[in-house]
Amino acid sequence: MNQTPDYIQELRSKFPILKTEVHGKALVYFDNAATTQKPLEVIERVQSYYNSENANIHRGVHHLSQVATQDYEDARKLIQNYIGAGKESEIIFTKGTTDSINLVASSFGGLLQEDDEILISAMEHHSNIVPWQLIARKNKLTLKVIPINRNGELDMETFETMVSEKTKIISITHISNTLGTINPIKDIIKKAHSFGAKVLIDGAQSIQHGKINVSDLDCDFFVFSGHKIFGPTGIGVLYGKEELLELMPPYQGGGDMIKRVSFKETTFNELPFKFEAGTPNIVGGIALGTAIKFLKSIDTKQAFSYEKRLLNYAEEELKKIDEMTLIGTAAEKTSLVSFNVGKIHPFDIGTLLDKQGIAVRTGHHCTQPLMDFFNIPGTLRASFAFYNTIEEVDVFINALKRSLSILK
Ligand code: 7TS
Repeated sequence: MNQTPDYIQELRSKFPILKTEVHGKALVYFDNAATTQKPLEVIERVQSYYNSENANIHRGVHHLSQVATQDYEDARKLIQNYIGAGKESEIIFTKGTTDSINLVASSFGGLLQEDDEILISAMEHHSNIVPWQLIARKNKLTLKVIPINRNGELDMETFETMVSEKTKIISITHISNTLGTINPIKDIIKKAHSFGAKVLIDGAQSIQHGKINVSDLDCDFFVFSGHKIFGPTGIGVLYGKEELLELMPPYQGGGDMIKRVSFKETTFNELPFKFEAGTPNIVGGIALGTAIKFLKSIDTKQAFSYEKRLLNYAEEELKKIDEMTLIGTAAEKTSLVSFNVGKIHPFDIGTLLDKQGIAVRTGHHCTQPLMDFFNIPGTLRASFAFYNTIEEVDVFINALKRSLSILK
């Protein structure tokens, strides 16, 4: 029963780094919420781009520039199709989730006026807090925080009372990177829209764990990072509804985002280029397209449901350990576990696990307000992807027990 299925072993074999040894031990990579590993085809695509295609895009009359432009724009189409967006022009390439949120906070947030309200939640990553604080301070807006309960679930009753005609945007994470909580974003979007408020979904943690359809969700913005969905770092996506993106002013000025520049007046390019100033991460965009192709080529339904098995097994085993406190016990959870053991600092456990080849993350996970809420300095977090095995969970649990016996 507790064995990794063959189709997972087959998937796993496509990720070269998983064969690596760390400190003389087989790598157990349980830091997938920080970044995911890359399948061979993504790695090879980066190399083939630089070997035979490298050129700047959207400007060259020459062959290579045209090929690179075509491949970059094909990647945009792949992403549009993968997340169910209506139009290619609604897919803006950015540096990542952080960059996408800053774009919306600055450009959409810049349109808001004194006393308009922005709602975020108590479980947000710093990148979905600080950009809103910056624009709130600049434009005298009110930033409100939806509370959570001790299980790490949103307090939906309080949320209902917080939304009003004053609410202009709700910016909320789909899945918490620290707790694993899956938020009821469809309900939030419906409620927001009944008051005319817009909704930004931070999909940094959901894009790698399930199928997203922005049209079905009816969200106004959806953001994610390429590196969390088996693609490269330094590339990400902002999906926005066309009518909103049309209304919003450019975020940055420079090449590619203009139609015509003179010292008297500058006119801006059409979507999506209005928001893509300067030479972009071309190879990043193309290789993100390859990562999407990879996902389309595998049975994601099976892979994502297997992740739940990993979660359940890990939680079951962790609960058997003395003085174990799981942080994040929501009814709806994705495949990550955050925990503390007694008063032992998570960093100390993490360091001993590393010596045994196990990569986990320790600390506040860029969610300091959440640490304040639970009154803890940090947690130890193991986050799984579908290429992780049941046997790796066993290795992790045994290594954890060994580490605790040293530290206690
Ligand atoms: N939002 C959430 C929910 C995240 O988990 C992260 C990154 C971000 C935003 C920012 O993404 P970036 O790609 O722009 O940096 N989360 C993590 C993590 O949990 N460990 O390292 C990065």
